[in-house]
Amino acid sequence: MANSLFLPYMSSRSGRGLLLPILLAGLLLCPAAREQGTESAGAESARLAIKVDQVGYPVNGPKVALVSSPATIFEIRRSSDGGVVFRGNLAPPQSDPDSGDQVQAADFSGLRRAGIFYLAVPGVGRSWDFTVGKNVFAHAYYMAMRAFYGQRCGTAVDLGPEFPGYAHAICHQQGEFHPSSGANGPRDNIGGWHDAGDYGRYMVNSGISTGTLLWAWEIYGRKLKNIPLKIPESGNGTPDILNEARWNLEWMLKMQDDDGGAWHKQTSEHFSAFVAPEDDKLPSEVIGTGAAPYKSTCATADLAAVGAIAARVYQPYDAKFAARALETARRAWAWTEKNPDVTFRNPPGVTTGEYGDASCKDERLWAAAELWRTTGEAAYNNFFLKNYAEFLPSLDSPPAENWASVAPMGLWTYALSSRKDADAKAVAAIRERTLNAARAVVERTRRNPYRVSMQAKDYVWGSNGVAAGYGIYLLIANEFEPDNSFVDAARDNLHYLLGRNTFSLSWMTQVGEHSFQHPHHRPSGDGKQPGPWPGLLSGGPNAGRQDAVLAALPKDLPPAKVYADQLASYASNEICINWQASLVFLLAGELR
Ligand code: G3I
Ligand code: 9MR
Ligand code: ZN
Repeated sequence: MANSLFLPYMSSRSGRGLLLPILLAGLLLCPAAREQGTESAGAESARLAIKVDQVGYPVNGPKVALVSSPATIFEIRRSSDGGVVFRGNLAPPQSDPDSGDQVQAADFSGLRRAGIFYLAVPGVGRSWDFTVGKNVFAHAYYMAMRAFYGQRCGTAVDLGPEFPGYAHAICHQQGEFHPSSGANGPRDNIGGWHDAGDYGRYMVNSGISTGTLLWAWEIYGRKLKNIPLKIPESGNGTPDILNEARWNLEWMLKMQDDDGGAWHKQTSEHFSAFVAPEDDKLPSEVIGTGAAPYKSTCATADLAAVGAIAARVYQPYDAKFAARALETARRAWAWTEKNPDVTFRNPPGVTTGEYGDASCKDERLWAAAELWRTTGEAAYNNFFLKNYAEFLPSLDSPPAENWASVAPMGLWTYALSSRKDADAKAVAAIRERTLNAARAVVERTRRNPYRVSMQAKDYVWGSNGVAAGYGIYLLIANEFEPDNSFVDAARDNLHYLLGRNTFSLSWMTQVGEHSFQHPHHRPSGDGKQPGPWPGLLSGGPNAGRQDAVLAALPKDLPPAKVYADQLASYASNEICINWQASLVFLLAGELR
């Protein structure tokens, strides 16, 4: 047990994977090595017991670290020379049923000085380094956004001198219709982002991911506008976040059939081996539902929603593209009117991700709301007003939104629009429910020993996306009614992702001193690079245990602990564009 469970975390810093077994062997061999080994293992375990956001804390905000080994006082010390800059008492222990840990808070909000620090806890040891600074998440934002560039399909990718060797040759240049699509012959549809650790491209997940990035732009554009991402389009006059999102949008537009419907996905029939993108030679198939009308309503409505957002967002930069996106969105919408609920299941012989959904009504709500927000046309408004009320209760259980449930996007976009023809009653209901639920989340987050909004039920496949989703929810509430408690609680969930968690692990590759190392990600797992591709968010703990690695963990593990930093754990350690996009949104909210 100890081995399968703990070795991965202990060995997660580059080089440590080798170091630990060597130290253990040394322990048996010579007393000197034993002493050294014990000390180093102790130092490591202290760092695991003292959980900090390994990126850092804004100078003017709350600053809390968490300690899961009994102690009474703590100090904040400068990393450069160990000088003490702050002293405090640890709060009394709180027991956290979700992780099984006893946690004590170290509140150093009183430290108002920028720098690189660590936490020293007498009797325990020291933490990883972290930064206190004004715009402390700027680099993490850059890394998270650039990760999308790394996921680009149909082109060669190279992260450049900053990350030498992180490159892949042009991939997936050929495509064809699968019999389930109702068509046959070649259909290249080159482009888009690889969804995750696999090389599939899926419309539904593309919809929420691209939509989330475009929303980040709409809400935080002022801050994002001038951040260069060092991508091939940089300097073309369009902000880079929009350049990157367009890469995927262009592929999404190509997934539309002549009748306006969109095929559900483009993947091989089964997942490829763990090879580099350019070495995956399985035919890339445009896959449909297997029977007329072949396209799915969820995919088509998501295309309509995202196309409608794109029409507003790209207007100032490329009016022709904006018009094309709007035309696509309108035709997609019209298709869903004729085919209001064609759901998708994998057709026989296809075993890649399903992104199946029991109902596409929420996707249609989102599409109508975005189309109305863009065009102001009464037909879209009428559809929204006829249907929104049944989705209001979804706002009562945050984060509510995920790839299968996009009703919150529909409701929020309606309430966030500043259109004069907005229905006042609808807007008030949406705002009020969001604010009430957000206030409850703030309270819960304050009480939670790990200061997360997560509840036991939230540790599902992609739980890190759930944590980020709480952050989004709170930041949207903050748009309705600015309130620091919303922003602070959103940041608490970010802290969790960046190291303030039971594993003292940053779930962003190459961000933080102790970040996860073995994503289920084919380009990282093909052995060509020294470590994982940078900037990627892990799926996170998953009590559903839908892979063999998780299934083999001790039966009585609490939900927040059901995680393994192992390549084979696709149910807890895969990277994916939807939770990546949620992370970007959260980080964008933090930019100064
Ligand atoms: O929400 C329910 C919850 O109510 C229930 O209690 C719990 C019990 O297990 O399950 C929860 O649902 C899970 C759902 O993820 C949560 O979002 C399902 O069991 C679980 O099967 C489902 O997993 C999905 C997974 O594909 C398998 O289909 C993930 O959402 C989805 O993100 C993931 O997506 C994959 C693609 O298929 C392929 N590409 C990679 C991508 C990421 O792993
Ligand atoms: O690599 C696949 C990953 O992208 C999916 O999310 C996951 C669940 O659908 O499946 C992974 O592929 C595994 C397959 O399901 C079972 N055999 C091992 C594959 C991973 O190497
Ligand atoms: Zn590709």
